[in-house]
Amino acid sequence: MGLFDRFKKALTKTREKVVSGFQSVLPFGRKIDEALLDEVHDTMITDDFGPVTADRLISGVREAWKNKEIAESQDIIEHLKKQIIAKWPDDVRSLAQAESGPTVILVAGINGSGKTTSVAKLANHLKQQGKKIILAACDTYRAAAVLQLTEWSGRCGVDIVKHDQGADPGAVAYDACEAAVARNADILLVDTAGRLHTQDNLMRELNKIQRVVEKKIPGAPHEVLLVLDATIGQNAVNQARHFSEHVNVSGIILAKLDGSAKGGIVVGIRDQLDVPVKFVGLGEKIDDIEPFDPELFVEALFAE
Ligand SMILES: Nc1nc2c(ncn2[C@@H]2O[C@H](COP(=O)(O)OP(=O)(O)O)[C@@H](O)[C@H]2O)c(=O)[nH]1
Ligand SMILES: [Mg+2]
Repeated sequence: MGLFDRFKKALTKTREKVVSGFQSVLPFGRKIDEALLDEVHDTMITDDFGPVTADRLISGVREAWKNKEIAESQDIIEHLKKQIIAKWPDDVRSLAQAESGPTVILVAGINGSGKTTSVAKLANHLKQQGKKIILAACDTYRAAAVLQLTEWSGRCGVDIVKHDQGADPGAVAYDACEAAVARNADILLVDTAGRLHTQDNLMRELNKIQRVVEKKIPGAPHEVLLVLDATIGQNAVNQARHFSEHVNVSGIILAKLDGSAKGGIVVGIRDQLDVPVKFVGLGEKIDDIEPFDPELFVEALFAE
């Protein structure tokens, strides 16, 4: 299946909502007026574009209408698509790379967002590109977390560095960095905890892991990828803001796009955060991850 079809399939729930929402307020040939713009605006809010983004998009449509570039309901979708695609001109979506030595990618996010699965998917994706990968099991909070990552590492055929449950995640990160250098790995993927006794503890632990890798490998971490669960819609934006206050988030992995009716959140994220979505999770299997492609995404979002 091509990327467009994979996006289209993953966006089925979102698309049903978006497309049917727009179809109901945009019968063919209806002349644009303020009432119609209001209805379109409300539809965008229900589709999880978010109020700020819906306001901006509708202002763009209104301007085009006043400038007589568009006149009828069917022009609105095309105009929205163009406006939305134009939001991603400068995004760097490829992963940063170390100039020499291993590239360190820290993966953060709250519990259940999809971190461990995304680490495994990324490991598999990057291994297929010929990279040598090592995983670091820095979620030592739950025994199941280490086990889960160990299973994935076996399935993908990549090395893992782990300690027992309850171990210091900084120590795991330390050992993983040494292993990555000693074994000439291209990429070290660091899985982290998403829940500790308090949110403060969680952020402190992330900072600590960050400091450890900074000391061990020059320029590390080269990426801090935040995993967000697409099914939570606008809350994902709030989560991203919160993490960004504590760590330098360099990119987003938007997981569970397939299970979500809130795919419009991709547009909200672009509009409200200065962090690019680099990958999207499209299912629970190892190859259900794709680099984000805005044009295909927007076409798939509005496809009938
Ligand atoms: N449908 C779907 N499920 C996902 C995706 N990514 C993760 N999950 C599921 O979400 C749950 C939590 O994932 P996990 O990686 O353990 O989250 P973590 O706590 O952040 O490490 C698991 O049941 C995963 O199979 C995705 O892209 N699509
Ligand atoms: Mg996990």
